[in-house]
Amino acid sequence: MSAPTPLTDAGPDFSPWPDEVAARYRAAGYWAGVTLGQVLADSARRHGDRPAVVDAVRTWTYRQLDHDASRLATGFARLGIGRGDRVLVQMPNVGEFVVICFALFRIGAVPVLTQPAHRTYELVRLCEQSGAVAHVVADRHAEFDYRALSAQVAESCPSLRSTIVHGDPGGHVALADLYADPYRGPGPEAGDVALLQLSGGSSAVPKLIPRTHDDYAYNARASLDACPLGPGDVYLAALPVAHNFTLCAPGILGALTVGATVVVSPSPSVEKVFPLIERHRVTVAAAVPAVALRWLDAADSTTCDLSSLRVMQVGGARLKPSAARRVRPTLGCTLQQVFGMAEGLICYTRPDDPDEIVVETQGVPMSPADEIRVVDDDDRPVPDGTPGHLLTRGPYTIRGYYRAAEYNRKAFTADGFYRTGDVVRRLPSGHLVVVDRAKDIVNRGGTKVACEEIEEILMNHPGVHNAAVVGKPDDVLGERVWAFVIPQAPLERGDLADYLHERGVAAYKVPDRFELVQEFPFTAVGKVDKLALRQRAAQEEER
Ligand code: OOB
Repeated sequence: MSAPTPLTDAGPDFSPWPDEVAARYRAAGYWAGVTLGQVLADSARRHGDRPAVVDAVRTWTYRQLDHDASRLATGFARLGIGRGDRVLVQMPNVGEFVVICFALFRIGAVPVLTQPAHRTYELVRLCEQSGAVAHVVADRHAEFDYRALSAQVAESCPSLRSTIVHGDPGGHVALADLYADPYRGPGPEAGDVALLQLSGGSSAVPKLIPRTHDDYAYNARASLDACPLGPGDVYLAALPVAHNFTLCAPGILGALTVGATVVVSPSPSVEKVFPLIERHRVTVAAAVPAVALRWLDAADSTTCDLSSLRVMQVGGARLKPSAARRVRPTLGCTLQQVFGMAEGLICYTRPDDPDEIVVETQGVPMSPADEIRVVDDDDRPVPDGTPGHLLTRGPYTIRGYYRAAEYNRKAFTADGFYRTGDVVRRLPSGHLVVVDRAKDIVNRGGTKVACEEIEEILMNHPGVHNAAVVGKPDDVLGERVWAFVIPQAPLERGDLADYLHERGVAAYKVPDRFELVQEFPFTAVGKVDKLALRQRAAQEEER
């Protein structure tokens, strides 16, 4: 057994809310003092025989889900995983993801929510940063063997003691063998860190986002005010299950809070999603704009019955008004725009908002306790209607990234506001319109790529003198990843993509195009002029 290292308000890795602020959030009932494990246990008491989670293979009722999570918690504990221990969870869209997370919540172990697309490059860094003791994977998914991946990660990461496999364990620990008697051991406090989300981040090393039981449970409840669900509702989880949008806006956790059913789709493709909507009478579905466009294009000619859909949530990247206008006539349901971030703040348009607001804005912050500032480059407030940097703090927005004291000084103001990196316009009604981005990322169809991370790897290539990564506007994905590279030796574009793949970088981060150039434009202060490069990429024809 490892010594427990609880990540509580008092922990050294976690930036707590100031005491008086925390007291205020508790007194107002935002923080209800309930852990995520208790949320599920409560729902199991109230909705025992209702279907909680349905995937391609099976259905869990609330009672079964709660029971399985408890039995798996015992198995994890017997492997020596305890309160505060971090565990990399890298699962495709299957129901077991939910069981695994709740098993870890129950013992107070902390899932680090990685994506199936991550490879050794990302996982080694996430493991080093979190000090994870175990890695939970599926045996194979999308023709990729995660057991081999985990073995490679373990070679570089001494903290990683166990690989736990859903499916054929191939020499590792089988998830199926871990289910034991219901867990009776100690659990976490509501103020403990419940999970570590991944930041879309603008830094070279990905940042981990510590979300507490209290704040995440509130995130789900406040989301339910904006997107009400009840026991009769069926929520479709078609985007990656570990993403904050799918998990908590109101998502899987919101649905499980109120006794609704979560249908987990293995992918967001029309071929998978439409039959699931018909079969399970899905009422609420969430999509990023690129996915929403595919659904809209296919809806007219489908033979599937989509009439059960009540709300289509779209977020993660900017939805063009022209696409937003198509939702009601094409799908016969209400559009809800969702502008959120894994760090916390989520804004929603509301069911009773006028059409123009739903189409043209990204909604209002969901909690009355969300504090918003829209400021200029010197942190001075700008008037409504003027674009400015969005800063925020509140009962479910972090006060600091995990183990990142130095970075936190830049990413947060002295009084605890998170610098979102988004440029917004606030309307007099309070609605926000996302107009631009100041942070150095590419938003590729809702998936975020930190430019600096890719630039740094490319610059280690012996043939590269300098590299600059920017977003190129794209009709479908919103943006694609473009790399401008100054060579210092003969170089083929294909070499660079191969180089990134060999380094174990996730495929979605490998630039869609490498452009070899002699020099970069510079700004007056001598920084690479990314704006000019973005404009140049925008003008280039795809070759
Ligand atoms: C969601 O979370 P992340 O952490 O993957 O990305 C956050 C960033 C935001 O800072 C913003 O730059 C962009 O994604 N974004 C949007 C947007 N929603 C997110 N940009 C324009 N319009 C939108 N509607 O993406 C996320 C988390 C929870 C709920 C929904 C999305």
